[in-house]
Amino acid sequence: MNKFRLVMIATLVATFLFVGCNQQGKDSSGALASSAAEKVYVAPGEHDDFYAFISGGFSGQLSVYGLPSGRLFKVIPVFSQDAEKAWGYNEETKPMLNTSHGFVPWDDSHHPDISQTNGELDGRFVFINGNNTPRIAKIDLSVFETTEIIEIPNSAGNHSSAFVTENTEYVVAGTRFSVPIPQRDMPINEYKGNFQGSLSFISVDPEDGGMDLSFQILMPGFDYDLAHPGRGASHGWMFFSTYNSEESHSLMEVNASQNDKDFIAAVNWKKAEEYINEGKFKTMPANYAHNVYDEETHTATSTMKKEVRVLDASELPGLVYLLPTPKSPHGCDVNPTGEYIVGNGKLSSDLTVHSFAKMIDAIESEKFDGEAYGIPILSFEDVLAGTVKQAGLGPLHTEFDGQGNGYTTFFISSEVVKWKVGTWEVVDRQPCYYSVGHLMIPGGNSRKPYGKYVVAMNKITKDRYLPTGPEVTQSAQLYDISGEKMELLLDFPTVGEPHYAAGIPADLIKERSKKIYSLEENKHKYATTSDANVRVERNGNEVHIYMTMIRSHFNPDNIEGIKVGDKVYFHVTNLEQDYDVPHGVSMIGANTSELLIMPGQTETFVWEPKQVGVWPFYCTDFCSALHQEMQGYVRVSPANSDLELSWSLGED
Ligand code: K7E
Ligand code: CUA
Repeated sequence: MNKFRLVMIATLVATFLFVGCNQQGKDSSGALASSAAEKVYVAPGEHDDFYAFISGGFSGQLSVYGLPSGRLFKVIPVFSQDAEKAWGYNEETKPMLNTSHGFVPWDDSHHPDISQTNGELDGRFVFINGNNTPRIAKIDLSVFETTEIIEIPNSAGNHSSAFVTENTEYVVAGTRFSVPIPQRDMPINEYKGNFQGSLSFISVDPEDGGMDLSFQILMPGFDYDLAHPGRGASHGWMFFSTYNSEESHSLMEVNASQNDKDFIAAVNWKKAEEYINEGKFKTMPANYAHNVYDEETHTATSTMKKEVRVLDASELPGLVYLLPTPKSPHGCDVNPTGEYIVGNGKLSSDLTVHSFAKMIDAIESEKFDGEAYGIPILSFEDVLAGTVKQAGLGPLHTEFDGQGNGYTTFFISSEVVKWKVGTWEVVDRQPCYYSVGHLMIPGGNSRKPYGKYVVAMNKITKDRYLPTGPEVTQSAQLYDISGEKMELLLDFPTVGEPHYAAGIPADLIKERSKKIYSLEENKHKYATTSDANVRVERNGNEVHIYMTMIRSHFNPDNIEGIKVGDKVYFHVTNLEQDYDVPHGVSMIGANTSELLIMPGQTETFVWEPKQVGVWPFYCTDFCSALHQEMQGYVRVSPANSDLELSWSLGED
């Protein structure tokens, strides 16, 4: 341990010297800097070559950037309420944030992954995990909106998620925190042997993309940290890194760092399917939400599911094998051919690379080195393909460029290191500013990476940008990796804390991007698709306003007969059928947000007027030269008033 520390410190010092030198070099090279500027310059009106979907971490959202410019296009609300888009505020999207714990309007989102067909990005969906209240969300890339969220039962800290298999057969979700399964009241210090992990396989319908929790695999009480799918020869397998094979429950920084090696769990999901088909599962009672947004009704529904199929890894041979992996591995990454599985031992300076072929040989010759709760442990030497030696300090994550190189981030020594797959030699390193977590090469988690750029996502920026008080931005850095040496091109600030990202050539998405919603196809229960149907209806103290909006008025724009104590539903339909003409609507005193309504869409907000008076509402999105005229009034009378409902547009 002491010796390891010493080596760590020595390397740390050496690295900082190195970083220092490099920084100086960069400052004095004006010519280099101008060539970098050219490489990221996207002229006004031109499009970027790639989309980058960068997770927001504790913002709970997913941001969309262009590469190489680093320009921010959209923050897609996923797990957190977003007043800008009324996500989680309007009646239509509230059900999307329903869970077994009730309405949970926030989460911590880490790992976006784009859907694949035959191991290549297909640009249909992005999936992303909610860590805190375990969930997986699906974003439809024709509309860049979250259209489905499924809660994961028997899970806590849904971190090794949301990674897709080669044909998007499954999106996986593994527990970071093992817990009592099923949840129950028990002493925490009885963790060992009693708490369990679960690895969930969520199937994705090949036709409509619908998600369904197909099955879960019950595992020992380790922490399941990250995952990546097998591909090519290893298609049918999913690899999960673990730490805390010590099964400790307190002072984890010490107690979960005792074992020299933890594991990468290799899960044979094709075998799991066989066991499911043979009926070797148990059906466990469960309670989890499945929330679906329907694009025709412009409305989400939430359904509580009541059971889950469970396979027990300790009882079912051939389902899971454990690959010893040094030093509390974090990232678990698979190269484009599917032969190599990289374990990034975060307390190490080396990278461990396992061989899939060797793993299969060892399994076939039944050469095991013990077992954990009935799950065979393979011998480290038998599965080891090679080691990238002394590459840096604190390796976290690896991506591949498709030209035979791996790129690994080192958090402690704050750098990206390029190395050769097969010979394991380090060929280049570039500093990150500072403390890099994940990195992303477009298509880097597929058979076909587009190895032109790597984006490093940094935890700390300190002096890199203008200061903004104690809280400063996190940041991404773009490197050109088309040559032998990496070249830093650009810094750009990010929204929230970027963890993983997913990048894709723009051409695979942009032609399919939807421009408007068709009014004719609008099946919203309260849609008003023509001015003839505009009306206001009372049902007790509930009032429903069927309203339309078009440049530059609301219909109706004068409403009387509303009373204090009423619950007023504004169902507003945007009658526009042109690209990029949203309207907004907001009501004084409403304790929701504005609605931002796309052409052809209907949305609803609720207003409960508390005060007698005449109260205005207005359009919040500058939509035409007469946008400021797009306004209206609601007259609110006392609760005991007998004024009849009336509504109008353009009457005296
Ligand atoms: Cu390394 Cu949550 Cu993927 Cu962040 S995790 S860095
Ligand atoms: Cu409609 Cu501004």
